[in-house]
Amino acid sequence: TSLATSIGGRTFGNCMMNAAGIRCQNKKDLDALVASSAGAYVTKSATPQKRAGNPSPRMHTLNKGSINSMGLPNNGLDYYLDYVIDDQHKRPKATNFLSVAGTSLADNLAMLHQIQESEFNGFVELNLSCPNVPGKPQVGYDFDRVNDVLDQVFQFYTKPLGVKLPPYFDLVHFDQIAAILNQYPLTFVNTINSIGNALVVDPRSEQVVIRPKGGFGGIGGASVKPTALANVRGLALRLKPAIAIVGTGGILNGVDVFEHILCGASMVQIGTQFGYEGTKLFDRLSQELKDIMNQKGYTNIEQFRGKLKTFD
Ligand code: RRO
Repeated sequence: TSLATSIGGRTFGNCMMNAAGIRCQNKKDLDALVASSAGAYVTKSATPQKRAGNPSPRMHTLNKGSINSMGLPNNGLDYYLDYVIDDQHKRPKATNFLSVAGTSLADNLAMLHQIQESEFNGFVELNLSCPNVPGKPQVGYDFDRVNDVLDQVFQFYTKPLGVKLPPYFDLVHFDQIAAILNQYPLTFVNTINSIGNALVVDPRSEQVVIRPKGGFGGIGGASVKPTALANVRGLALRLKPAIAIVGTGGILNGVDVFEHILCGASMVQIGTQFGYEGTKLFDRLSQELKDIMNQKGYTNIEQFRGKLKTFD
């Protein structure tokens, strides 16, 4: 039974990896991912310069997931670019993901110019959906801005690139975002980022649970799975075949991975649960997915990927 997948002509021995932001901010975290059974890793979303992020508490564990308002704490693009290029020399056959999340168009273009001119040959994941930087709206909810960013990026950027999107909640929005994305030579689309600007209340203390933005933050974990599956499926039905789907959101076990793949995901990313479990998560999920595939008689993921059945 193979859990291998391929995206943009690159193959991955396992279709599971971490989601950006979770246990991938420093070299020690990334070394642990390299040593794990994950098929790839993605680095914490980078800005041009190192950032401390928002004041704590900025993440809180929930019964069915997590809320965070980290505010893009990261070590700056050079740190992650050095790491992935060094890794590329050590493991020339591996493809990994470098996440970038400029807080302005100018920052995104500057970072992509630097990456274009570097030796980096992996995938860039352009994060258009960070919900937690005060005063900076999620680009993914402004369709004209998405179009403008991609138009300017593809004037010069020629390496494989994907975008990380926020969740959409209306079928018209799926139509609109897909029509824009289909105009560009994207390698993948990653859906979903956390469900932004939710509010968790502690009735005992009569207080919010995180400090930034008056308690507003992004939700991840079990409660976002139906929204994630809708976005994976909604985009899989609308994007051109050359754009692969990376499915993220609400994965806790092998069944959740199976459902994401049924909806059309070629790769899945795990955030909240990876935060709770660490790299052994990938061993557990791999075994659980293999068990389901064996029960059903599948030997590789292409046999069921995107083949979700509907009533009509
Ligand atoms: O750092 C964060 O606050 C953060 C980011 Br950049 C993101 O894309 N998604 C998220 O839930 N948190």
